[in-house]
Amino acid sequence: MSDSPRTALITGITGQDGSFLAELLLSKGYIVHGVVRRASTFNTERLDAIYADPHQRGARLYLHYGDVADGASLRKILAHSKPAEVYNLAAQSHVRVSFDQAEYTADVVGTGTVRILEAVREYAEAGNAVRFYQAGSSEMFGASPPPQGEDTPFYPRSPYAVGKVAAHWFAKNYREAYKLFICNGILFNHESPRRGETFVTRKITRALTRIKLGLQEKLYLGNLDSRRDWGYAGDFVEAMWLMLQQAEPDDYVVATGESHSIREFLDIAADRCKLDWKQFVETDPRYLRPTEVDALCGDASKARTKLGWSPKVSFPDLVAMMVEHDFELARQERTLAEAGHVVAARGLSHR
Ligand code: NAP
Ligand code: G4F
Repeated sequence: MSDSPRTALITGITGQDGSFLAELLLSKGYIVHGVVRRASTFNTERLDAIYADPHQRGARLYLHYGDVADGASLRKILAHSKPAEVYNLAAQSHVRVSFDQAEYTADVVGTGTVRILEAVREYAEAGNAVRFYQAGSSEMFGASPPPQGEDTPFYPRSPYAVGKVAAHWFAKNYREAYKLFICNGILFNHESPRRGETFVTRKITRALTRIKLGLQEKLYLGNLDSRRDWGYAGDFVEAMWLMLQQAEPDDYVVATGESHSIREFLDIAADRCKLDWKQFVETDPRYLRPTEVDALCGDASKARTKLGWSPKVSFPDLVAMMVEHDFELARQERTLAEAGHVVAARGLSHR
């Protein structure tokens, strides 16, 4: 292998996982290119800590405008960046929203994957060695009871999950049809202080810390009885990278093997805030889903044995990390409020 640094391309680099993966790859000496959607507001906040102006000597992170809804932009970025590894993380990733925007979600999650696979196929046929990671989801198992492993049948319960099942099979088909090195990671829920604020874990840690500091009165949630296998995003992106370093492409479940209800998450988070959550939490039916995924708990034996991967951060430590981070944000908000500034909790009513 040559000594020149390896190059990777990440779609969805501005998201939770994209930012952790970019950090991991940079720490391993990679040159990292990322696809960023044009937005009227800044959407690169999660990359602030690692972004350096590309004019600076030694800069190894490059961002390009593109969209998985636009195949031409993907082909151009591939030709320009010449990656050896492509990680397809771009998605409309919110399950509840996918019921409101089914067509759009199917386009970005399902057809978007075909667009990048087609671009990668052409890029490979032009003589470039390339490996591809597809971000699959435990949501694809949906109504299939736990424990869920690689052989568990898919039973998707939302437009998002149906789109991910399509993407999974597109990726598998391209692997078999064109002999491409393509891996599907089937990742169970993974969280962090960078988790989007409309996912239940972050919504809870943001709200409880704000309530504790007198910045908010209530927290409106949906179904508290569903169970999720929650891990730490920083641990999970390592599994993505490991998949692309194997001799053969394959599909892997990535999970902690532990499952907890939303109530249990609330118990631990509220305990750290010294609050009784039952006094503040109310149900709002708008957060319920027409079809729910009741219980997810993954069997990641294959990832453990073949990739040598295992999660490092425990569930209580994950909750604690998120609570501590959000306490700091709430303290900043309170300081501003006490100094007479208007503190607008971004889009709270929309969550
Ligand atoms: P996320 O925070 O919602 O990030 C999604 C990323 O996709 C963002 O960078 C977003 O850009 C980008 N994106 C959305 N639509 C796009 C489009 N049309 N073209 C290009 N980029 C687009 O999600 P995440 O938690 O990091 O998850 C990463 C991937 O893993 C997603 O595919 C998700 O479905 C999947 N997954 C996540 C989990 C989990 O628990 N986190 C579990 C299993 C699978 P903006 O920043 O501009 O919105
Ligand atoms: O945090 P959630 O929105 O995550 P969900 O639906 O499990 O999806 C996440 O994980 C998937 C992997 O399994 C990813 F593929 C997907 O992209 C995303 O990252 O909801 C978790 C649970 C659900 O049962 C939901 O009904 O929490 C329940 N919940 C209860 N109240 C709520 C709320 N979820 C949200 N977002 N907001 C609530 O107020």
